[in-house]
Amino acid sequence: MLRVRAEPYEFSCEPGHVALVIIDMQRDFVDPGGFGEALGNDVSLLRRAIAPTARVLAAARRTGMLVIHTREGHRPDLTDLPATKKARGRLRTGIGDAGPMGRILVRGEYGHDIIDELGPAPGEPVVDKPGKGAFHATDLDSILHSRAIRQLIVCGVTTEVCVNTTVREANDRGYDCLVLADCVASYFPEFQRVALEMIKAQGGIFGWVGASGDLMEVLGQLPEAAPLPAG
Ligand code: TIU
Repeated sequence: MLRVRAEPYEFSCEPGHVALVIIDMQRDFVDPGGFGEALGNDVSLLRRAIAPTARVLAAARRTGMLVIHTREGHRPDLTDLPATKKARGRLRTGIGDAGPMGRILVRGEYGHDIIDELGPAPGEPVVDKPGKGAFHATDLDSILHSRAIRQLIVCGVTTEVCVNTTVREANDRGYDCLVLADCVASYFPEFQRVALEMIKAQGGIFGWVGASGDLMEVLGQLPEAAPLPAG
């Protein structure tokens, strides 16, 4: 059993039954010149999470932990884009429109893909999700069931939107979530703080909040996993 310092109390998890889930670290949200910045957001606030998440990703891979990446986006024909989501914000340039990095939040476009620093390795599942939560209208739950995963370590963006929604969905499905405070980020500092408070309040009503350094210390004590067979 691994025990990671966290709030409201230590997070216990079993190697082999815990997965790393990295939420929506996509160019459209995180990179300068993307959709997020075009909406007037300061992407440097999100980019703070890249380096610590890259370190956690490397440590997780070293131990053989299942790593899952998610991307928010839609089919090129936009048949899975609710009219309400398209209309929301009354944007001049919104989802499906031509943006600075291709059509905004459309699968297959450059801006929709994961940033180079955190790119998926061969064999790591990438879950394409049309909503904010990673369980809604995806096969994430069945992937986790098939691999006997019961606990999730969560990184990604944004803390109060896709991270929080995913953690709440996971909680209702019986998963324990540890959210790494320095590996999640928001365009709004106040939302970052409060979104993390909400997760760990009331004895961990939705889950745990920890720091990447404390997780890395624990992962560093695990043996290196055998490399996957070639092919
Ligand atoms: N991934 C994610 O959080 N999607 C968003 O739309 N986030 C915003 O903060 N808008």
